[in-house]
Amino acid sequence: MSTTTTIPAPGNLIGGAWQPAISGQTFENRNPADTDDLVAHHAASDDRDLDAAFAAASEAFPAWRRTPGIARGNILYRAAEILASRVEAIARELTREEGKTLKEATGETMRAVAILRYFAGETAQPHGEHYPSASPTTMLYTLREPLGVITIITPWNFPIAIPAWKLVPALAYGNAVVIKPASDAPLCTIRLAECLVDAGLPAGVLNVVTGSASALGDRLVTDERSVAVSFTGSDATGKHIRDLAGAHGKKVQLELGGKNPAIVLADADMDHALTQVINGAMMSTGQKCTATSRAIVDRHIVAEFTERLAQKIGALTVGNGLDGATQVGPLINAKAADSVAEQVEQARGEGTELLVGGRRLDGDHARGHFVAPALFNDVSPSSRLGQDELFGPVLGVIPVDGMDEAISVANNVRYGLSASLFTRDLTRAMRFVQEIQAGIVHVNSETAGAEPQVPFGGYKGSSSYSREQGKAAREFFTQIKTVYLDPSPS
Ligand code: UN1
Repeated sequence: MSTTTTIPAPGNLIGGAWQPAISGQTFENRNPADTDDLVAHHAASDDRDLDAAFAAASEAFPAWRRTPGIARGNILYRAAEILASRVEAIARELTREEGKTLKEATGETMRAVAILRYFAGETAQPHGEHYPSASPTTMLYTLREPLGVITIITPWNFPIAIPAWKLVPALAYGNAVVIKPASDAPLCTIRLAECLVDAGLPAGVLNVVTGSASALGDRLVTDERSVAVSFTGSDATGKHIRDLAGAHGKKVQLELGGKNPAIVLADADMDHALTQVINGAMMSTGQKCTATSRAIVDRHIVAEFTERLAQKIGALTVGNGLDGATQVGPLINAKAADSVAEQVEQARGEGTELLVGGRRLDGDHARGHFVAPALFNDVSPSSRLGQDELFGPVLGVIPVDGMDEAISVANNVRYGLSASLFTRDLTRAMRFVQEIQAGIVHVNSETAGAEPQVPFGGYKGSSSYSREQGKAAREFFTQIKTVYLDPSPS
């Protein structure tokens, strides 16, 4: 399906102007479902482009911070309407550059619209608190003020939603931004930035710089004009950013991996649990930090549940996301597909039973990075498969004896992003909510998903204890000023 033409990408956005990299270099981006489909060329930036972007952001920040929140919100609201009018076109580009199905891409683009609308509204919310003072004449209150220039580094797996959920609150609260989207899928960030520019965002308030992490990574974090770094991505990069940003005195927000459990108790509605567990594991080809990777199932029902899981997972249609019949798209690139297939082999080598899938697909699928959705049986909770994040369409079943063992297995990993429980028993549901070590907890729904009005983030190794989205976004993107205001004594 390589019938679409290469998109002339506008390059970097710096100081309000779209421009090529100073070096003139570009890199190409191909459709992961069909590598004959050259999606776009992008600017291969280096330090000089970043230098210009940080300079533009620093220059734009003072006027933007003085712009009333309501006026900033009006721009975000206009951007939401512009993006809403472009959803169909952008969703197709999202599918071409990232691979997820058109249905998911459309949902994700609509999520970016919802984020813009939500934070447009937040700009009209109170942004401080009034306190009683020990002094009879003092008006004592707090203000939330922007931090300054923020560095945002985003992953390829939600190429419009994650840039939106970081940069929109950053802008709403009066910060200026330099964003570097992942080089596997930078186009959607460019499209989002175009909506903001068309909505009247002043020049320099948002700067987009594309290029490789190795060329730009450290400078993005260490440039002294940036005061904070928000990052979503791999554990290894996150730790590097945390150390580097910490050494430079920056505020840091990290969203990292997950090894999310779905516990299925014997009294669960099995049809519903099957659908939700499969959606959680296989949508976005399992490439999300909120994906379900462990089905922890009560031994009384595990045989039937596993058999039905295998049957349904084996029947999933894998292909190009632009094809309406496709249920599971490709992995993002060849390296990712090879790595998932290798980890599957490794687990088999360690004696874990593979019930279905797990191979690189060839034949009709040879031009893309496809791996057949995989299901493992009877996974040992302490094995690599039971502990490590694969970031692919791979689910492992872990049988347990009841609720206590289920919770203990669920918690016994280094991550704690999201977790699900399937039951009809309210008492057990409430105990699960209390005992599970996860930042996002679902009862009778899949582990993935993120509504813009509530906090998003994990426990333990999944996050840096800060939260994104909703009112929680304000914690990261603002600082508090305490004001003691007295009339002059004369
Ligand atoms: C979702 O579950 O819909 O990088 C969003 C990730 C997460 C986003 C998940 N930060 O996969």
